[in-house]
This record gives sequence, C-alpha cells and structure tokens, in this order.
Amino acid sequence: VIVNAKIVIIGCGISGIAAAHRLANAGFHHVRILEATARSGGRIKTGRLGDNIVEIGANWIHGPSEENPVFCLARQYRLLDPDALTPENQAMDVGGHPPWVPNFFSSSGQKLNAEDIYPAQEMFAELMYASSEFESQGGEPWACVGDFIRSEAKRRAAEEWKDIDATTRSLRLCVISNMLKLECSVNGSHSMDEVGLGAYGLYKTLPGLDCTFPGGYEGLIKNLMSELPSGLVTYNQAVRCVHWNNTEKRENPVTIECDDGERIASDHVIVTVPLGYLKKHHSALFCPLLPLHKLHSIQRLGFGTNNKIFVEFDSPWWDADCEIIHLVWEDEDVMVDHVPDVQTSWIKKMCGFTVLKPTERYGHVLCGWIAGHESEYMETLSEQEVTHTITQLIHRFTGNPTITPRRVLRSQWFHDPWTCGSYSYPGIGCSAQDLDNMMEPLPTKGSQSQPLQVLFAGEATHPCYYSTVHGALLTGWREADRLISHYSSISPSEPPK
Ligand code: 6YU
Repeated sequence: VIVNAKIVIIGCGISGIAAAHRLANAGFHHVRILEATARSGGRIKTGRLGDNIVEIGANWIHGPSEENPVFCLARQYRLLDPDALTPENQAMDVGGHPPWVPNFFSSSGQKLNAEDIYPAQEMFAELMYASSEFESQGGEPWACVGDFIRSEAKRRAAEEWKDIDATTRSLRLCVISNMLKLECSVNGSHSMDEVGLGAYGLYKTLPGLDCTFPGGYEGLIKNLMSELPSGLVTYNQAVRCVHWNNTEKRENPVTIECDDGERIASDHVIVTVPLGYLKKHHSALFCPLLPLHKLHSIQRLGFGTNNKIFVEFDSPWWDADCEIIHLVWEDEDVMVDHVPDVQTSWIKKMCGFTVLKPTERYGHVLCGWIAGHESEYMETLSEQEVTHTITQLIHRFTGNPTITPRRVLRSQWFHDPWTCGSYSYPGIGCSAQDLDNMMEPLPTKGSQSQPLQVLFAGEATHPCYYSTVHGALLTGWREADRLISHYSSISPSEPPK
C-alpha cells in the first residue's frame, strides 16, 4: 500500500529515525526528516578519546531484556557483547540501580572503609525506592524528592545511628550528600529539590543489567539509517516555525518554515525536538501558539543538565574490581546536593566516576558525572581549566600529588543549541497528565480542522520511559502508528481530507 500524505519529521534523533522507519515500512513514501545539525543520532553521540570509543551522550541500554526495543534491535544488528545476551543478564532486576562495586574517597585524601559507609548507602537506596510510592498522594506532605530524602534520612539517622561515634555518623551524612548529587546526574536535574515527589514513581524500569555498545551507541543509528530510503534526511536544515491550522490551505494544512527560508507544505509534522529546545523556543516554533495546557506541561516538566568528563590515566588509582568511585566531601553533613558558589566550587558537584570496563578494551579511563548549574558553568570553561581542576581534585581525594591525567574530554549538552540540556524529569507539581499533554497531537480533539497536523514524539513524551533511548524510540513508533491507523481507517491510498 502506498500512502501519498506528506509527512515532515523534525529532528533526526532516535525518535525521528524510528518514526521514519515505521512510516517507510508501512508504505508512506513522502516522508522527510529535517535535521538542524550535520549528523543523525541527536543525544546518541559516540566520540573518541585517543584510541578509545566514548559515549558523549547516552551510555547504557537501561534494562536490556525482551521488552526493551533497543535491546532487541541491538541484538538483531549483533552490536552487543555475549554477556549482555545471556538469559541471566536479562533476568537481573535491579530497579534501575545496578549493583556496581564502589570505592569511596574523601576530601581529606582517605580511601574510606566500605563497612562504615554501607549503612548510609543502604538507607539511601531504601529512601529512593520509597520516593516512587507517592503517586497516589501527589507527593504530600513533601513537594520534592530532596525534601523527602533529607527529612527521612535525618529522622532515621537520629534513631538508627544514635549509638555510633559522631565522626562516623557525620561521614555517613556526607555520603548521603554524595548520593543526592549522583541522583541529580541520574535524573538530569540541578537538585533533587527540583524533582517532584508526586510523579517520581511514573518512571518505570525494565529487567536486565544495563549494558553498553562495545562498538559505540552510534552502531544502532548507523544500522537503522542504512535501512531508510536514501535522501530522506536533509541535514543542516533547522526548522524555524511550524505554521499549522492554515485555514486557507485545505490541502496541506501545515507549512514548515526553515531557517534558510525554505517553506515545505505538508499534511503532518512529527516534532521530535528536545524538551529543552521546546522550553526555550516554543513561542517562535509554533504559529499559532501551542494550547495553554500543553504550554503549562512544557513548563512544569523538568529538563536539566548532566555532563560527562572522561579522564584517561597511565595506571589505575582505584581497585581492580571497582566499577564506581564516589567522592565524599567531609564538610557536607547537612545533606546538600548543590554548591553555594558555582564559580569557585563547581567541582564539588561532581559526584564521582564510573570506570570504563573491560580494562583490556578501554585502558584506564574514568567517566566523571556532573549535573546542574555547576555542570552548565563547567561547560563555559576551557578544556585546560577543566583538566587543571580535575587534576587538583584527584590529587586531593587520593592524597597523591603525582597522578596526572593523560587526556580529558567533556560533554557540553547545555550549550548545544539544539538540545539545551540533557534529558527530562518530572518537576514539582507534575503528574501523568503532563506527559499525556506532551504527546497529545494538534489540533486537539473536538476541533473541526484536519486532524493530526502536528504530532509530538521524543523522550519527554513517553509516559514512563522518559529520559531514555528506548522511551524515545517507542514514541517515534507510537506517532508513526497513529498516522498509520488514521490512514488505514480512511482508505489505503486516499489523500487526507
Ligand atoms: C539511555 C543512557 N544517558 C546521557 C547523556 C544524555 C542523554 N540518555 P534527540 O535529542 O536525540 O533528537 C532530537 C533531534 O532534533 C536532534 O538531532 C536535534 O539536532 C534536532 N533538532 C532540534 N531542534 C531542531 C530544529 N529546530 N530543526 C531541526 N532539527 C532540530 N538514555 O537510554 N541510556 O545511558 C542515557 C544519557 C549525557 C544527554 C542520556 C540516556 C537519554 C537519551 O540520549 C535520550 O533520551 C534520547 O537519545 C533522546 O532521543 P530523541 O529522539 O527524543 O531526541 C530510577 C529512576 C529515576 C528516573 N530517571 C532515570 C533515567 C535514567 C536516564 N539516564 C540517562 C543516563 C545516561 C547516562
């Protein structure tokens, strides 16, 4: 069946590619993707650090198991290590928090004893789990995850740790600060005080122990792109404005106006631009403006910054089995997840490093994680300044002034003009309704105009897998299916009414 409807997809990230794939396979042959940059993949971006492959954007397949379409595609394209394919790996259910072997270092240059720290880690994990259970009460009596964690940790510490010495108790509270910063990176938020407690439980995890792509996440994009008709994507073609509901033009009710002045008439447009971009440019991007309820949801949902700083060493200063290094500041027993003066102490926001494994493949490379406004400030510094600050930090935490990084590379997602941050999270006051509003096509139900003029895909429109690659991919399929079922309900090859 060939369908003549003209469809424009804005953005060639995984959601745009997934939508195009589905439509092309269903016989839609007037599909175009307009992409602002010179590449496909969006927030899937594989880079190089010396000879090593590193992921500037998405890192893991979260929950690699049968229900995860990214896992299934990666398996089909033979992009995964054998370990990730085993039934045991797929069956591991870790609730989104892989049980990585940690090393803890403190700001006075000590490697901390894991047994002293463990109760703090355990309490934090329990509180994070409990944070997911406030959906039915809208988060009450706490508005945000940060307040809930701090108040419960304080109460429980007073009760459960009352008999331990003051130094260890204080250290454990500093560990909670470290864990809060780590959660800022996981959620892509400035502070856990900005993550709504009422909607925190909307995020769902899949079984499977997170795995990576040994040849780079870009392998997924390359394989999918190779299956699309050639010439379907126009690169370096930024969209400036989507004119919808053109009343005088019954035939193609949507006109896409590009930055270079080109105007493209179409029947439908699938908008996949990141939420960060939408927050900043929605008023210029849509004419007429978006309906108010959609605008409010765009504002309420959070979109923050999480960046990586890769650091390569000649030899490791962490244990051979270590998978994650935590940096614990000993002056943070008040459970804080952001710094008072970003310019002078931005580095305190960096919660630690994950270790790139296996060592035979990567050598001695760490990936540092830093979220929030501190991360946004870090992006403005020169690579030299970042390297200098990281080197000082490592000297301080290891107590060894001779360690020198061989190479450093950082991401800069906030200053990427087409992303404006990293990924979405539920802000204060958010509910499932906001995600419904995000994905609702225009014009909204009840309108007399041609339906499905503007459709919305992208990670921030998935009701429970937002902030992930599999979530984004599913939204692309969802919007393609919406059009496919629309046309199959009309008649196979009839033009739109
Ligand atoms: C995942 C992971 N991962 C780390 C970092 C980042 C992200 N994610 P795209 O942006 O890709 O495409 C839009 C395109 O539109 C783009 O190409 C633009 O150039 C273009 N565009 C914009 N404006 C335009 C215009 N005007 N005209 C034309 N084109 C325009 N996901 O599964 N595993 O490890 C990570 C991570 C640093 C930045 C991630 C991860 C998120 C994914 O990368 C992201 O969702 C998708 O790639 C988005 O695809 P898309 O198509 O929607 O947009 C328990 C609990 C707690 C709850 N949260 C836990 C969540 C965990 C999330 N973890 C993420 C972690 C990492 C490390």
